[in-house]
Amino acid sequence: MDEQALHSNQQAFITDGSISNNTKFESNNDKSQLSSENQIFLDEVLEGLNKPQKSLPCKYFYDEKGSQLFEDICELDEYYVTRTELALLEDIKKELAEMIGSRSTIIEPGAGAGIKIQTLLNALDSPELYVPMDISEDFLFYSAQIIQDKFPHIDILPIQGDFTQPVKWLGKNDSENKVVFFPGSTIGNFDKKSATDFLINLGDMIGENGSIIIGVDLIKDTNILENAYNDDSGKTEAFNKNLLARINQQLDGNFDLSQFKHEAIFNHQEERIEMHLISQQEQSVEINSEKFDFSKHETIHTENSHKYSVDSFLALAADANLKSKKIWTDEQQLFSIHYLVQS
Ligand code: AVJ
Repeated sequence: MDEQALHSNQQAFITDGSISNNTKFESNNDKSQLSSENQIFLDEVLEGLNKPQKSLPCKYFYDEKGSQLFEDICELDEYYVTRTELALLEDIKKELAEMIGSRSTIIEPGAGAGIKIQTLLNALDSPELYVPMDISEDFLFYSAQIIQDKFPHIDILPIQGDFTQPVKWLGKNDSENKVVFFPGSTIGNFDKKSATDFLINLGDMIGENGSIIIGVDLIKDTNILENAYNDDSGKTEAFNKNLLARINQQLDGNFDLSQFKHEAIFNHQEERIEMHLISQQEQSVEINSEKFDFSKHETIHTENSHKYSVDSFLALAADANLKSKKIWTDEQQLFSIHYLVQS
């Protein structure tokens, strides 16, 4: 392991996997680190709100409250994404395990609630190392501990950092059986250019002989798509507005949440769901003493969720020098899982 090569804003916590107790992964967040995290958050918020089309980075949805809201979203009738992918993963896990083979290293950018990774780890033949990566250190350690308790024989190497940045720390050892697991259609959050760059980074991580298992949500009937992001219970609205609440709390903002309305629309041209917050009146907002003016109905663009056809995703992968060795979709063609290797 080449620790020298760690990206500057990434931190690795190496464990030997031989002991299991509930204090193994402890957050070492101190005040200076928190404020530097907030400084980056602030810079990105100010940059986005100074654009002609105001925007905010969707990666900041996921504080504790936002992560809980996202888990609630996954349970909604309208949000078919999570349950469809999980059912598909159950169906194909044996086949995946055979394709991956034994003694693998599983790398997961953006460690999730853990159900999908547990399904995969359970199916695999003696996996050796699990590398969860997440921007939130607390969430990362929490997830790592759950996995360690359930899989005491697997080594765990949590990496704290922004997984959208290049990670070269895994080195160039091509003899290792490295697999990136990237479920959830999180790839949809990237625009086409960043998605290509990101896939190239993943290709570097896995080396010549590794593979990438990636979940990709499919283009479908516009009503199904839009309903999935405009649910009746208002969970997605709360999730979207939580970004403003975070800015208020962490960055000394004064957004009036009641003066913004959630809306998600499918942009046919760009083949993506866009989430916006629409200003209900002319108003101004201050963040860390910087003032921003909103006209009535002006929007903040908070998230893109790109949808692909099997072919358009193959084209994207090809741009990153990757090819699909196998593609699975559910019966209704709602969701796809690709097994990518170097082309
Ligand atoms: C976690 C990025 C896959 O885009 O469907 C859910 C996030 N946003 N509802 C998605 C999300 C609104 C989700 N991803």
